[in-house]
Amino acid sequence: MTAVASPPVETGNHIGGRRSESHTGRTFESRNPANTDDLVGVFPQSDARDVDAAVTAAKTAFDSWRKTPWPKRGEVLLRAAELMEQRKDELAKLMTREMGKVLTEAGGDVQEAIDMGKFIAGEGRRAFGETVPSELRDKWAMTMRQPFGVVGCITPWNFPMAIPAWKIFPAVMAGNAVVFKPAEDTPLCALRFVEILEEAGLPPGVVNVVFGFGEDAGDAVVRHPHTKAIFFTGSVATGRLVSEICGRMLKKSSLELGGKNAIVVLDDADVELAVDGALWGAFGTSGQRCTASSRLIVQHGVLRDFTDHLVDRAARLRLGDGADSGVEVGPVINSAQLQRIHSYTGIGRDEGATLLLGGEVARDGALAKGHFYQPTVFGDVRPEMRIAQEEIFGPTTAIIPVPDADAALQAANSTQYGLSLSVYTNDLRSAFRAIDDLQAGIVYVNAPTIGAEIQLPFGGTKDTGNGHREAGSHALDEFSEWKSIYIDYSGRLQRAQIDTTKGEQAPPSHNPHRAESAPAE
Ligand code: UN1
Repeated sequence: MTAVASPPVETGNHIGGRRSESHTGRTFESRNPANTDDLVGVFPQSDARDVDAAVTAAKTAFDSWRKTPWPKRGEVLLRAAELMEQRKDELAKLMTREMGKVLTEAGGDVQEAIDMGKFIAGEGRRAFGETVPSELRDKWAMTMRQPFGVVGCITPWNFPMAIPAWKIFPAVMAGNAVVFKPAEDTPLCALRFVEILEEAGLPPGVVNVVFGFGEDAGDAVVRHPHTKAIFFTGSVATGRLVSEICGRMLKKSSLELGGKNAIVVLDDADVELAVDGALWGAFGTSGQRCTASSRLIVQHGVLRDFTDHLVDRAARLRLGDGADSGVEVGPVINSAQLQRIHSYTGIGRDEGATLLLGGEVARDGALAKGHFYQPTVFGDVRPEMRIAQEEIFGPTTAIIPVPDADAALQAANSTQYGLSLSVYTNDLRSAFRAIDDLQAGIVYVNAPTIGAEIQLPFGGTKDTGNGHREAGSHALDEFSEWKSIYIDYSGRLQRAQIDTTKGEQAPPSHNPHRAESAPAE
């Protein structure tokens, strides 16, 4: 049963806590990817003038927000997480309607945002700095975190609440104000997320939402002279542009880009467990995760068994509207993505890979109303083929046969990306060797490449990013700068690096209360 559609939302940007009409007068639509007749909402197609208004509101809010005590900021986040928890079902339904992922996964996405909110809220009473000894007497040396000011957060559509939560919760926890440009495919999820933050007590203007496209709204967020740092998740191509602009402006950019993740299945693996993992990793979220298992690198001894089971089970996955119970694979996000995914089927065939399953746009019955692609499996794939090198971001996976563990690790490491890699093995030595040698920010043993938890850092090596990590106990590092503080209570000029080389005896103090004037024991 498909959920009854609510009437479309028509809204402006959300600036300074209020609806704000765009200067452009142009709009775009958000439609249900499972049924494009269902209009979710109409949103402004903003430009640089709208971004400027959002930055101005953020600057004003920043002045008092940065002075709000950290524990108070934490309380706001905790309340927001609690509100999301109360409304988890409603938010998940909205997400399935706007983005397409099946309802249980949408619940997982909301849950990841809740987890992040609770986790970061605790930083309100735990945002430790350091106190270290000074090289000089009667001098104190310590650090504290400070916010950047106004920061830009630009997020993708595939995790419409979890990814904004990874960025916005720690950004505001650290005292920043935010200009948020969510993906044009999931604007309503973004708006609901920010409304909840404000309902929880976030002052207006601390987070401002500007809707629109990357070319105008996103670009303006990156280029604005008063956005001091940019947090971006998206494609490598756009990430490079963001990084170039930020580089010229000496602005921090934190980039989470693509992946071409692999599951390695060695001869000693539990094959059924590996098939379970591959199905979930490759076809969960219709393959639309940066972490999706889009390569399956399988050792010869288990190749036949693994392939037969995988193809058999993938063929039985139920494709459909993610709001319908029993559906396992939802639509892909839009028609452009659908075409792109299909083009890779042609590329794989032309390269000489064997199409074992799927490979077509799914149009049966009600599927014709949405953007559906059949779960697709290629066999006989070589590591250098384009379908094994390029991010497809759809329900397509490639089985790459390898003779031994060395070849498996080499194939796993052979792409430009380094987000998530996994190994299935029951041999302790093989597992630890893989942990050591796999070139990725995230490594799994006997689990697929998807499913990172928020208490560990998330991010990748090589072209997956530019050296940053989100979430985990270092999450605040991305969103704050260190201030080092020296307090000299000696009452005289003490010269670091110079007075320390003169021997232990310090010159007499002008301060009669100093230790030197105390009587000897
Ligand atoms: C993403 O696809 O960009 O590890 C994020 C996972 C999720 C997050 C994915 N927790 O698959």
